[in-house]
Parts: sequence; C-alpha cells; structure tokens
Amino acid sequence: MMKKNPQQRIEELRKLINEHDYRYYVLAEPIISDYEYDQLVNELIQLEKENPHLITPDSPTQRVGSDLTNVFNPVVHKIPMLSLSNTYSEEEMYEFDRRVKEGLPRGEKVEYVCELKIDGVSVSLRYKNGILVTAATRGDGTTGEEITNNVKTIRSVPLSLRKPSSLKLNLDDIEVRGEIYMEIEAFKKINEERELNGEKTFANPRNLTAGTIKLLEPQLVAKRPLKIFVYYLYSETDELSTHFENLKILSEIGFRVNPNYRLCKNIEEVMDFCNEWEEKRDKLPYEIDGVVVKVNSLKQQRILGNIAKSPRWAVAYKFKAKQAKTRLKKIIWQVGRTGTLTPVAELEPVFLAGSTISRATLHNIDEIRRKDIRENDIVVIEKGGDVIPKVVEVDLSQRPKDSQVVKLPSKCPVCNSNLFRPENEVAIYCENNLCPAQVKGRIEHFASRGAMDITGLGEALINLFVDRGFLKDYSDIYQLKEHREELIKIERLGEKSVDNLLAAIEKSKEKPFDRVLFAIGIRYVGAGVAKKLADHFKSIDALINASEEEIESIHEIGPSISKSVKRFFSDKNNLKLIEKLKKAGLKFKIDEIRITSDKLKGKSFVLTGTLSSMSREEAKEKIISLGGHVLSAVSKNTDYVVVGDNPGSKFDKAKKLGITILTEEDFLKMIE
Ligand code: 0OX
Repeated sequence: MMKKNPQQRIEELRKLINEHDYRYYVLAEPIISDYEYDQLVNELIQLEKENPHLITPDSPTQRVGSDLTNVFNPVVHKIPMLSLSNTYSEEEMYEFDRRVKEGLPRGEKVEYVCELKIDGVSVSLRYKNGILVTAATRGDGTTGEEITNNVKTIRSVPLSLRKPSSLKLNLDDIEVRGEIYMEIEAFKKINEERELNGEKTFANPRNLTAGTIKLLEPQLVAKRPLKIFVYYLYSETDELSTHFENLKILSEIGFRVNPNYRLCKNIEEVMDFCNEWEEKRDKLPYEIDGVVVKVNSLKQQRILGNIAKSPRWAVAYKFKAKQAKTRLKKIIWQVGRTGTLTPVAELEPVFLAGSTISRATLHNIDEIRRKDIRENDIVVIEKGGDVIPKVVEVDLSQRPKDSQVVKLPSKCPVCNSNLFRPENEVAIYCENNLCPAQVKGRIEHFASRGAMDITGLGEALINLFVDRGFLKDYSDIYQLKEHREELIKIERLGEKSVDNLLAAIEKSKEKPFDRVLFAIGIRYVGAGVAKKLADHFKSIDALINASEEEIESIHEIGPSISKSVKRFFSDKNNLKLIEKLKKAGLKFKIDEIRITSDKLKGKSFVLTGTLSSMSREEAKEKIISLGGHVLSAVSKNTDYVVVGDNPGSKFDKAKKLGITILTEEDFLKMIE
C-alpha cells in the first residue's frame, strides 16, 4: 500500500481527534482509551512539526499550542449581548407572561422554553465557514473583549463545526452564545491547592471562572477545567424559526447544550419547571442560580424587542437564597476607612452555595438587638448572588443557658481611642482620624478599582508601606517615586514590580475629577454622588465654598451628604491633603470639553431614551465637541431629537412639533 501523503494523514487525524473530543467532552461517551487518544494526538503533533506550513488555526493541536498571550482587543457584538431582567416570585412570572401577551397580536399563542440558569460567565463565539474565529466577553453588552486564545483551550468549545448531512442549513456566518463555568468539585480542588500555596482563594466557581478567562496566558487557562453550555444561535445566512429548534441545531453541530431544557405550553408549565429545579439544584455538579424563560417563537421575539438592556421576550426566575445553619463563635468589631465600627460574626465554617463561609456581616448594633443575636447561638445564614452572607435568624431552641446580650465596645478595638455615636445614627465611630485601620482603609479605598484604580497597590502592599512608614496618608502615594531605591530593596518587590507600580501611580493622575472626589473618601459620597457633585460644582474650590443649601439643591442629595461634605472640608488636615494632591497633578476640575470642529455649530439637540453605542453623557460631550449644544427639553427651537430605546415623552413632543427625529444610526452618521 502506498504511504499516505502528510496532508491527507493530517486531515484524517484531525477528523478523528475532533470526533473523539466531541464524544469525550460534549457527549461524555468516549469510545477509545486515553492511551489510544494520546497516540493520535502525538502522531498529529509530529506530522505538524515536520510540516509546519500545514498547521491551521482549527487544528486540535492549536488549543494550547499557541504561546501567544492575550491582548483583549475590543470586539463590537453584531447584536448587543443583552442581560436578563430578574423575577423572584410566581406573581412576577405571571406578570411577565401578561406583558408578553400584551406585546403580541391579540389571541396569539405563546410557548416558552425553560433552561437552567448556569452561574458562569457569558461568552460570544463567532464561526465563519464553520471555523471558530473570535470569542468575546459580554463587556458592556455592546463591546466585549476578545478572549479567543483562552476560549480555544476549553475542550467542549468546537474549533470547527460538525456538518451532519441531514442538516439543511448554511450556517456560514453564525454567532453562538453560552456560559463558561466550572464544576463545584473542580473549584474546591483548585481553592484547596491555592490555600496550601498561600495564594488568594476565590469566593465561588463563577469568580474563579471570570478570573481564569481573563488570564493573560492561555497555557494557564488550559490547566483549569472550564466547560461551556451554549444557549443562543444567530445566523447571518439562514432563516431560523424557534429557540427550541435552535437548541437542537446547536447540539447537532457539535456544541454542548444543557440537556435540562423544556418546551412549555403555558406559564403554569413554566412554573412547574422552576419549582422542580429549585428543589433539585443541589443534585447538579455545577451551580445554577435560577431558570431562564424564553419565548420560543423567534418571530414573536422580534415583535417583542428589547427594553433598555434586556429583551422583553426572556426573563430570569431567580431561586431563593440558599440557607445553612451554623454556630456563631464570636462577634468582632471591624473598623472601616471612615472609622465606622461594623460588627462581624465569626462562624463555625459551613459550606453554602459553592463556598465555605466563616464570616457574616451583622450591619450594626440595632440589627443585632432586633434579631437578638448572641455569641454561641446557632444561626441561620443566607447567601444570595454575590452579596456577603448575612445572619437571617437565631434558632432560639438551641441557645445556651448562660448566653449574654451583645454589648457595644467602649473603645476602638484597633487603637483603643474613644468612640462616638452621632445623633440619629445607628453607626458608632472611632474618633481617632489617625487610627491605623482608618489610615490603611482610606489608602486602600483611594487606590481601589472604582477610585484612582492604581493597579498593584492592594491591601498587602499598603499594609507593608504603612508599617514601614512610606505612607502616612494617601497623598504620600505620589511621593513614592522619590523612594524608588529603597522600595526596590524590599525583598518581595524588586525593580520591575516597583517600576510597574510607579507607572500605575503616574497614570492614575489622568483620572477625572469625579473619581478623585470619590477617592478622597468623604463619608456618604459614593461614586454616583461624586459624579453629581462634580457635574454641578465643576471644581473642588467651588465645592469647598458651597453652602449646605446649595449642595442639597442637587437632585437626590440630602442633608446627610451635605453635612458630611461640609464636615470633611472644615478639617484642616483634609485641606492640606487636597493641596498636596493638587501639587502632585491630580484633577480637581472637570475636563473642559474641547471643541474640535464646527460641524454641528449652532444646532441644538435633545436626547431621549437609551443609546446602545454610548452613554448619554458621551453623546452630549460628542455634540458639544462638534460645536453643537444639548438642551434638556424639547421646544420649537430644537433642531434635532435623538431617540434611543424606550424614549420618554420628549419623543411625543418632538413629533407633535414636527422636529427632525434622529435614530441612533442617523445620529452616529451625523457625528462620524
Ligand atoms: C444562563 C443563560 C444566560 C440570551 C437572551 C437573553 C439572555 N446563564 O444559563 N443567558 C441566556 O440567554 C440570553 N440563557 C441562559 N441559559
């Protein structure tokens, strides 16, 4: 017999390996031994090594073969990746059913498909001519990040599609969406190993999955046993008719579809499915947090459309939070960055909803008294979504005879200073501004993601720098560069990490004024309030000089915030900090929008509804930068009304007055 040419054998091997991968990772029904499988792979690796010009991106050797790192390029989704609105009760599900029927022609029958809601990370996969070309995260729904090299390492993601001869579809350009997740056992094992190595553990399988999928090196991703279930198919070239059929098609072309889905004729059948799975959820090897209910007919889905960022044709039925019982060993008082003392329950560790819980928040002393929680009680704890577990109630029947009512501490547990409790507040505070817990907490907050976002400056490093005297307050962060030589000498650090840190610190100076205002840590001034204050006052000097009344004139800002702002700026130390930060070059004014052209000169715009490609603030900035201006109400002097999703009454008024209406598309063309 003639020896096959390498190209033929390579193709044959790829086919075989793909087939065995499919049987093993998708169907979980392998038909050959691991040894036989490895032989096929080794033969392919060898042949490709000898004939590198024959390597293709969809070869099974390319799952981990690449030594490329990820760059996370932005990917604009063809169709926005919507998120689901949630329901929590049977009533809300009936309400959803009613809204669906209201949105469709009278008397039309509606069928639903119920699926398990996998608690993972959503991903979008694009296949062109049957080959996986890009994988992307959801991102903000419009634009995600490219994670193709990482996703390719997931063996249940086909690199090329199967083409059963019975399938009459073209599927030359499709987008498939699904959930990447990790099974509970695999999660526990990885966490145990990390704990042994002194590495940070992950709170739950979803966090571990999210962290893995964004790793820079695909080789590391390949070592973590991620899996996928897909639940959505869109084709550029085919007419598809129902979601139920789409799930069947997805299975036929080689994807892993969760088998526990059901076609339901009415909302009663949907509720049966939800109740059944709420009971059975613990029997699954992976975590689910509810049921996703989708209108089956794609035509009906199109008629129903979307509201803001969620489809009207689908909803998530969320399960009730899982509960567990355990012993509350001790109540400790934690001191936060603003000096607030928060009671925390130390628990006998219990496993609950995918992770081991050893602490729960108790909020404040009033809550402890209301629920009559005491040390050594057996308590019911609850965990829903990503929130920190909380104590729901006490099992009084098991209360020890000698139990004592919880007392407020009389001194700060960290610095032993006096405590105070402002009138009308439940919280108690440590009065010492220089309390180490507050100092560290304030710096941590300042550097955190939502504030100045200084990569690398986390809890551990801040503790170290404070303890060694490099940081006494957050303004010292910008002086760290003067200590470069000393920092490099600290054993754990080294030149490269110090330089990365110093670069991240310099970069943080570009953060806009509202972030800086949030970062400096004024009590009650969260990110949202900081934005409102920045937009209104435009500079820190104007805010410092503002009266309480002026601050309260801003929508949704009340006396607690205004008093807290005044209190903050009346402290000389805080004013000194701000001076130092100003000198360092941080932004204490909002960026003036630079006018770059006169394309829209003299034109006035009103915006209504949600735009999918940008926020309202961005649209406004764009218009101003092109010389136009933006008004808040429609009048006969308005030139254009830009109408997004779910517009308000401004849209009706514009039609009445005959003002030119721009869709998002028209608007984008105009500002191009
Ligand atoms: C899940 C899941 C998530 C497509 C249209 C709206 C949401 N976590 O298991 N999302 C969807 O559907 C998308 N289905 C699911 N099963």
